[in-house]
Parts: sequence; structure tokens; C-alpha cells
Amino acid sequence: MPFSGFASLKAAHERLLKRRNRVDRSFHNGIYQRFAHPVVTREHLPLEWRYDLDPASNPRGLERLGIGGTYNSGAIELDGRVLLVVRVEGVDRKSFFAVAESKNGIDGFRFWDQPVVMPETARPDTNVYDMRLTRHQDGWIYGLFCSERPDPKARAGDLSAAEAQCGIARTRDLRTWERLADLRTPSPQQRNVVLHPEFVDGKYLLYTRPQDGFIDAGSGGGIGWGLCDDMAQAVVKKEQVFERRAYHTIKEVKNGQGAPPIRTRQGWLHVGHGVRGCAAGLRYTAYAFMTALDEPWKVIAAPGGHLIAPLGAERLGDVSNVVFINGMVARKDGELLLYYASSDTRQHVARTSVETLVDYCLNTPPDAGRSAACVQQRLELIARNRAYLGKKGGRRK
Ligand code: M1P
Repeated sequence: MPFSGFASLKAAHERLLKRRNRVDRSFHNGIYQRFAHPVVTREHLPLEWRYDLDPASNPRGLERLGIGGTYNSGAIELDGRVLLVVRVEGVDRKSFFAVAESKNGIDGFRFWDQPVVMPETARPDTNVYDMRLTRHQDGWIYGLFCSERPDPKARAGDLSAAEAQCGIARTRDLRTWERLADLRTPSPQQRNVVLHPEFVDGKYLLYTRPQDGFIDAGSGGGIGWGLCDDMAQAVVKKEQVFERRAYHTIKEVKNGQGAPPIRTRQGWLHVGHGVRGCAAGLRYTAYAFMTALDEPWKVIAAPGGHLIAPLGAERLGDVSNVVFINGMVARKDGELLLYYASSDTRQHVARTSVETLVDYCLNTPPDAGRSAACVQQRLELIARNRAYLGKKGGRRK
């Protein structure tokens, strides 16, 4: 009997795509809302991307090209819709990009009819992932992503040494992509490169993550910046680190720029990820900071600690204990959608407003650096609250 279950798989798929998302009321921090469901999972992928639906060639209904995860999405609003360029990872460990679209950015995400066909350069990429989308002042939408290839300098027999570089492509509609030359910088390795949305002194500004040696050695030197004349042949001659790693913080091992920053009255609003080591391995969390409007490389606000950490089911996945952010969309009404992925497996959204995240950045105390200093911060908060409650006639102890 040939497999007859595609109709019910199709119906279940359609139910998933139509499922409304709801705010997770069990979580509160006043900074953002979490939602009950991830916005994109591997189950969102169309069946025809995974199965051969023809009973003649697939009588048992086997999945022919399985998917491991859908995560680390770049995000943009285009023609009133939220579009995610999702990192889709096949079970063969190779990632590719695919666009998923939603009206409200919270639910109803549907993939376009087929994955992005990303042109290659003369040196084909083994793996591409983690696109950052920037709508630039020059009129193009740029997609900057990591292009990974085997390290040409690897010892014979070493199949893990890889070289990561920043691939660059541009588009007007996310359908047709023009691949440009990879970014060249003084660093032997690059990941997490993001294009700033505006010209600075007539030049393109890039946020980089200078790194040396083997890509997973954790030697990332912080978030850097540099200028470049031409995105078609992008060269950053001088890279300067402005957002450093720090001992005993959420970004002790490495950090990286998340999405392109958003212009606000008070400064540029940034998100990024910080990584620390612990007995369970590396722990990735998302954090926020602000930089000066006229000098986007000058940090003016750095709230202590993480903004989003993996919670509950988010803690488990292909690479557990990871929250990674590379998409952020500010909508017309001031709503701010933060696209974070959990554990290299699935894509989520958190909802806030630009105003709220600016308040968070400007008014959350910075990392005090030492336990005793952190206690002082908390004592000050408690004292202020007691004074306030006392004035209101509240209970005092
Ligand atoms: O597995 C966690 C993350 O590891 C890398 O990030 P980073 O370059 O900061 O170490 C990337 O592979 C990223 O895709 C992944 O989510």
C-alpha cells in the first residue's frame, strides 16, 4: 500500500501556519513580552521542500531532505510586512537562507515558494548562515552573512579547521540577490559583521568581530568598527574594537553585533550577543547597548547583564543554552520586534517598543564589576524604594 498520509500532514501543517500566537503571561520583566510559541520552526517548512510527494518514486512517504532547524534570522519590514531571512539548516548540517513572511511579525509566518538562491563567488562557500539585513541610505538592502570554508592552511587530516569570512549580497526585494566580493579586513577570520544603515562621512560603516585562529577557539576580540568606500569591493583597512569583552560578565568569552542599530533621539540602539563559559559549555545571551548619534562607535549606555537569556524549553536544542539575535524590526507605531533564536533550533520574537528599550538602556545600572559593588547597587534601589513607599505611607520594616 503506498503511503496515504500526505493529506493529513498537509492539514497539520496548515493548522500550524494558522495558529495564533499569544503573549506568555507567566513571564514579566516590563522590558519586553515573550510569546507562547516560536514564530518559525522546522515544521513550518513546506512539505514539498522535504518530501518527494510522488507515490511512484516515494511509495513509503519518506522524508528525503530533512531539516534540523530554522533559526538566527535577519529581519526587515518591507511593504508593510515583516520578512525574516531564516537560517534553515538541513540534516546534512549545511545551512541556506529562506524568506518567511508575516503581516504582524508575531504569527502567521509562511515561507515563500522556494529558498533563496544565493550566488556563489569564485571560492564557493561550504556553509552560509546568520544574515544581517540592512536597508542602507544608498537605496539597496544588503545581506551580510557568514561564509565558511575549509581552512586552506589546515594540517593534513584536520577536517575541522575552518575559515569564516563575511559574505555580502544586495537586493531590492529579497528575491533576486547580487553577490558581491567578500569583505576584506585585517583579521584572518570574521563573523557577525553588520552594516550600519547610514553613511558616516560619506563612507559605509561596518561592525566587525575581529577574530584570529580557528573559528571556534573563542578568541573573538570584541565588536569592532571600520569604514569602507565601496560595498561592491568592500575593504576595511582599519578595525577598531569599541565594545569589549570583559572578565566575569555575560561577554567574557566573546560577543558580536546583532542587527543593524536603530536611530533614536537619544542615540543608536544596538542589540548583540555575549558568550560566557560555564561547566555546561558556552552560554549565549542577548544584550543591548547604545552609541552616540554622531559617533556610532562610542558607547553611551551599557546596561549590566543580559536582555534575553534562554528560558524553559528554549534552553534545549541542537546547541543548547543559546540565545542568538540578528534581527530587529522597528515598526511605524514604535513597536519593536526582537527576533531571537533559541539553542540553534528555532526562531522566536520578543515584543517591546523603541521607547522602552531606550529607557532600559539609559536607566538600567551598568555592570558594577564586583559582588560587593553589585550589593551596593541593590541597596541603593531598596533604599529608594523604602523612601518612596514611606512617603506613600507604605509598610516599612
Ligand atoms: O552555536 C551558537 C552560535 O555560534 C556562533 O556564534 P559566534 O560566532 O558568536 O560564536 C555561530 O555559529 C552562530 O550561528 C551560532 O548560533
